[in-house]
Amino acid sequence: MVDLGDLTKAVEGGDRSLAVELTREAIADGIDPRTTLAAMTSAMDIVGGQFQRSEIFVPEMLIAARAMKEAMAVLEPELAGIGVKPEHTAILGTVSGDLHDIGKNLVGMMWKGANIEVIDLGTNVPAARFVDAVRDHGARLVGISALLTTTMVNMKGVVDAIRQADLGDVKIMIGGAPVSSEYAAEIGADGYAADAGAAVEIAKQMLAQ
Ligand code: B1M
Repeated sequence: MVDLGDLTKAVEGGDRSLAVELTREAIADGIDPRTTLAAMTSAMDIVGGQFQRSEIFVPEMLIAARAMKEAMAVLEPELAGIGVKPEHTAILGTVSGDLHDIGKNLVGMMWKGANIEVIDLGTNVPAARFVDAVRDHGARLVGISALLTTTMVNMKGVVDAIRQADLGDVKIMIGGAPVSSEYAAEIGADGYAADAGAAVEIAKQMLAQ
């Protein structure tokens, strides 16, 4: 019988082939896919915490997220087979005028690791596309990234457009080097995350409200 602690360690350490192999073993052993998923997401919780404490850096986080992604590809049909879908959908994008996406992509990977379905709109995303995506996907969480002092100002347009579109209780998180929690409050966003680890914790808090 596979030890799911080993799966957690494999994802945490970014060992893709071992993570995939242990996931296959867990399926063969008849383990409930939700239990296997929990072993993977707890690895991403650990990785997120290590990243926040600067015990690991972007490359380690990327390889852990990639191991999670490959193991998830094996597990997903099993989850779908028992009707398990991600509980929440999030819309994510880099604000209009801004082409930086490395940090945003990390946030997206970590959110997926926390079992949130992520609709990534890419970079240079106008406010109207955020609004359309929230409506089309029934999302309750929106993540906006900006890396430039010249583009962070466009975040307010996204927040205003979402609020004016009457889309229900949509939580909006902002992030990126030039922004802060004070700026989030100033533009009417619900919160700010300093890094991809914090983005997971704050997303969970927002979605629990
Ligand atoms: Co640009 N760039 N860049 N750049 N670039 C910066 C941001 C800059 C600080 C460099 C500098 O001058 N020292 C500077 C901005 C200055 C300012 O506005 N204060 C700058 C500039 C000026 C520019 C151009 C204007 C340069 C030019 O053409 N004259 C131009 C703008 C293009 C545009 O966007 N319209 C430009 C272009 C580029 C490249 C295309 C070459 C490339 C981007 C490639 C890409 O992303 N695919 C690039 C890069 C790579 C950088 C630096 C070097 C690295 C950014 C990065 O990826 N960091 C950057 C300097 C630096 O940061 N050292 C710089 C790694 C990443 C993991 O961190 O993105 O901060 P970060 O994400 C973190 C957190 O911020 C947070 O979590 C992430 C993980 O911890 N986070 C979120 C981010 N989004 C979040 C969302 C959340 C929550 C957390 O919730 C939704």
